[in-house]
Amino acid sequence: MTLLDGKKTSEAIQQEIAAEVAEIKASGGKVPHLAAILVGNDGGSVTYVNNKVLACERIGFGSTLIRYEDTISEEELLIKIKELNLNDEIDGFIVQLPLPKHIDTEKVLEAVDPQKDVDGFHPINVGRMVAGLPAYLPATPAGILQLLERYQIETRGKHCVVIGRSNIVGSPMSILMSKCAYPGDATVTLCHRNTVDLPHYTRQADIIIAAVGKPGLITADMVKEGAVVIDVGTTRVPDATKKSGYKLKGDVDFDAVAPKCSFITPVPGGVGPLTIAMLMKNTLRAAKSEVYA
Ligand code: BQF
Repeated sequence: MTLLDGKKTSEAIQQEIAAEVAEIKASGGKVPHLAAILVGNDGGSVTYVNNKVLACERIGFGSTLIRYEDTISEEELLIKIKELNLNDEIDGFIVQLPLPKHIDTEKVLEAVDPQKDVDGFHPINVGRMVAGLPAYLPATPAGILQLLERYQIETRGKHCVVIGRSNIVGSPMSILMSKCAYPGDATVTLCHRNTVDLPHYTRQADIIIAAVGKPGLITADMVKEGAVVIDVGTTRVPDATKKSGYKLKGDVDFDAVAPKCSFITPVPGGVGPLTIAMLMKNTLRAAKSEVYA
């Protein structure tokens, strides 16, 4: 069993980006700048945005954090987005999800200039991804592809079972794994809450990608000997032994499943850190106008 070390891989990618930023600075080019909008005080969201701002600082990007109370109107949020779209200093920006219920998330994501949409959530970028055109890929699926690639995991002709159909992870992951590319070229099954007999599918899987948010969902009896298991779950559960008072739990019963795997991601330290690295990568591409050349 090989542990897919997301922390180490993320640090390697961020070091590559930092080296490129240093070159850009030396030659007097535009230093990449990421802005993030955070609405409200949800503990998870605050942590995630902080992770992103800290990553910017470490690799030499400029960063701007814009915070609002969760009472902000949709209209006010849309005005800020239009302002960021027009601000030439900002190469890319994100709106941290989830948003409060009174705000229409689809409308907000559609307001972001696709050229600055470094989360890859705008329908234009989603459509370009599906069509195989240059696009900003959502950071978590892009991070999973990086892990598969850097550990040279065979994907062609394999049966990849994706669990969860979110716009952010499961849906794009299923599309990317089905593409004629490496990593990709797999036979893909997308399972979700209405799948009848989930274990029937996971037991056939050479590669399992679990993106549900239910700790313990994937048990040892659901996994074939030698499978590759990618755990995207990051559920906060109370833990009195931790300073923060909580710990992160994946969707996979790691202790029971790991012995059966050829490769497996831990939580924390698996896919999560790659999500941050790939957001930085997208921001670098935005600053270099690589996607919409
Ligand atoms: C780690 C996210 C659900 C909903 C909205 C490192 C992150 C997480 C874990 C992180 C996530 C999850 C992010 C670890 C960003 C991943 O060490 O295991 C980093 O910051 N993430 C997000 O921005 O929004 C979410 C999960």
